[in-house]
Amino acid sequence: MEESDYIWMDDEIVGWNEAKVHVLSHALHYGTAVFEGIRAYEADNSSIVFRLEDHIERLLNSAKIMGFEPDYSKRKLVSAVEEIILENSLTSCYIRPLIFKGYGEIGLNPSKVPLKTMIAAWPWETYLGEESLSEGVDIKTSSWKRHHPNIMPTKAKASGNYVNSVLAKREAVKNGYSEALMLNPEGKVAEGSGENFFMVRNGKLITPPKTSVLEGITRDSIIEIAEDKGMEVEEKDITRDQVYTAEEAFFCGTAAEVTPIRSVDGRKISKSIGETTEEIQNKFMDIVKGRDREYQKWLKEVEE
Ligand code: PPE
Repeated sequence: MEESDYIWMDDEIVGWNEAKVHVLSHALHYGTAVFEGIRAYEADNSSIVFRLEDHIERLLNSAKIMGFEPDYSKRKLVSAVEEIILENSLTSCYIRPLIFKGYGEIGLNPSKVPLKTMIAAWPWETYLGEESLSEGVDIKTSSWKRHHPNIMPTKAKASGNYVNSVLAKREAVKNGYSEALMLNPEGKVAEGSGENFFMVRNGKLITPPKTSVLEGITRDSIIEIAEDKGMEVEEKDITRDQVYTAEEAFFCGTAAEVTPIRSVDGRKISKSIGETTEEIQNKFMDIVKGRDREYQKWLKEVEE
């Protein structure tokens, strides 16, 4: 990864290499942490953070689901994100806030373990490979299912949940694919290891309901953008064989942005990027980069 200079740790700015924790930190042993992924884009003389408040709100909701009592307010965390971008003189970057159970006691009840908060930011280019945004990716249905909401809190961006994503991702990559398509416990399409899923079938945009997927902020943005463009959007169950006969498919997420899916389980979906996917990708990139101000409400400009 491309390092930057500083990391925000509990209201202090520390050097990148000094941002350390104890090996007996609770989160390291039990996955007791919640995080966010946020992107900022370079615009004229400034950096634009996309849906910053919504990401911080989801972070605090993830903490609430985990039973954590965060030390910082939404307002404080929003300004800490701005601070760490400026401290590092970054414009285009990926921002990773993490609230975690630190060092105190080992054992499953973390109630006496101190809660720690950190925010890092660094440059992060395309998520699924250099040409993925224009050429699309080949993906495979995973043998690992997504969590049932009564097994893991799928609405929390909780670190422990991601063991499941890591297993799926490694399986996909080992078999020569860029990403995994994960089904929910009922066998319906859920999401990628770190992205939400959309397809175009019979001219309509379709995405799985939120039951066992993360309530993606990019997913939400795309639904709004598509509906404003007059497209029909449906949130409904999808079976894997319906994906095989889709006209187009794509993944979306903060890291993945809008990544076209070229094939699923060896079945070709579209040549590279499909027409509708391209229209949505272009609009999304124009918005996040501040070239299109129609959705100004989602943009937070960070300037000295
Ligand atoms: N589903 C999952 C499981 C997920 O991790 C993400 C984000 C999404 C959907 C899309 O959510 P949103 O970013 O709000 O549109 N995954 C983050 C972490 C990626 C990583 O590898 O780390 C991200 O995109 O930042």
